Amino acid sequence: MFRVRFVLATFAGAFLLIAASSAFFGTVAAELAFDLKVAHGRVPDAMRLIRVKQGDVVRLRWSADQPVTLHLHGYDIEKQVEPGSATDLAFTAYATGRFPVHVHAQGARPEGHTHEEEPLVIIEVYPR
Ligand SMILES: [Cu+2]
Repeated sequence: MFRVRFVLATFAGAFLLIAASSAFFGTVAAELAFDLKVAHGRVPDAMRLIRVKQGDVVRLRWSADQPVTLHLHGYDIEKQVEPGSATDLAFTAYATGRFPVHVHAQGARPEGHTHEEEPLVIIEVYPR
C-alpha cells in the first residue's frame, strides 16, 4: 500500500513539475506575424534573424521592390513575391533548428540549386 501511494505521489509531483515548467516557458503556441520588406535584395538588419518556438504558427508577410522568388529551406516552401502586394509565407514550426530563407533566381528549380549568397533571413525554431 505504501508503495502504491509513493508511486502516485511521484506521478503527481512529476505532473506538477511539468505544469509549472510549461507555465514558466509558455506552453501555448503563439501565432506570430513578421513584416519583411525586401529592398535591393536585402531586408533590414533587425529583421534578418527571426526566433520562434516549436509549434508556433509563423506568418511572414513579404513585400519586395522587385519580383523575387523566396525559398524557406528545411520546410521547403517557395513563394513568388511581386512588387505592390504583400505575399504571405505561413507555416507551423514543427521542426526545430535553423532554417535560411534564400532568394532564388527567377525560374530556377528548387532541386539541386546552390546558394552562394548569404541568406535573406534566418529562422530559428527553438524547442518548446
Ligand atoms: Cu533554395
